[in-house]
Amino acid sequence: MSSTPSAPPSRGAHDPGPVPGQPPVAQPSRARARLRRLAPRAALLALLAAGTSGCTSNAFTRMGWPEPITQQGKVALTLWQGSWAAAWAVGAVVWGLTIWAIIFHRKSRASGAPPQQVRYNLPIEMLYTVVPFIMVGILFFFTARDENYIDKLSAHPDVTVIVTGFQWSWQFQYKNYPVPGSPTRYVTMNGEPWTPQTGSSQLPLLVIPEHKTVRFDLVSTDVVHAFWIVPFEFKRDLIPGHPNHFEVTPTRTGTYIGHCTELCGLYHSRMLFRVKIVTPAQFSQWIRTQQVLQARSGGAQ
Ligand SMILES: [Cu+2]
Repeated sequence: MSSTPSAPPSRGAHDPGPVPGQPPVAQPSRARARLRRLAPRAALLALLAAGTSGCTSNAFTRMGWPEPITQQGKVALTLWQGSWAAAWAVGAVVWGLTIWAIIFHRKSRASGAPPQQVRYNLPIEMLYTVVPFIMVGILFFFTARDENYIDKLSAHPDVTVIVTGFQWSWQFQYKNYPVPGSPTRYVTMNGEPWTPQTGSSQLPLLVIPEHKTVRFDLVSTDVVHAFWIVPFEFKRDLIPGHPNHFEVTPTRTGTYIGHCTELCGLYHSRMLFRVKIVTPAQFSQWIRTQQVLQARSGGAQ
């Protein structure tokens, strides 16, 4: 007598399937099994997407921001990253609960009855009223703390630069460094309004020392401009008749491009300047050279 292997149960020609008029029996265990099978594949796919997207890990964690070059910029970046981490955590909980409800709490075809209602459930209503208040409170606390730090002005900054915006260039004056006999009184770097012949080497130059407190006094002679050096992670307006201030401590040497970031007229987009962050020794040498040159020429460079 030969034994035949037992075939898996399948719906054959003699299986009539669901009886008309009678709904099929729900099988929640099948959905769970499918989820167990798909979850590792989805995780692997997400990992692969993150790994092959071409971002270095550092750029990815900055979420689109450039690398900061000041202490204040680092604080702003940390706040940005913290806010994203909080948003992702809240998102993960909300998406998790949504998917869980979609998979495991669908209306049962077997019963046909509406799912269990949770209206007037006081603990749940308290929860979703109080939790957002706590979240807003935490975000508010960190924002206020960091804003106070970024806005702080020292009583005696190491370098003060008077930044004057005008249509369509900049003037930088170093008020700790006088130039005897000069009409501008201090070491002054003057920009010329842009023309089609202006090259990037002719942009006005702002030189500041690294690891020193540098204060900017912002004034405008005509309309509203805004002073923006992208990796400072910060910008502030220059408003006629309303002097503004801010302070930074640069943390890295390098050359960058500064912008006007308030639409101020025809050549607004050309209102650029060069920023050089140098070591304190290089800064002292540069400023001494400027003092000599500007005293000799009787004015700004
Ligand atoms: Cu402008």
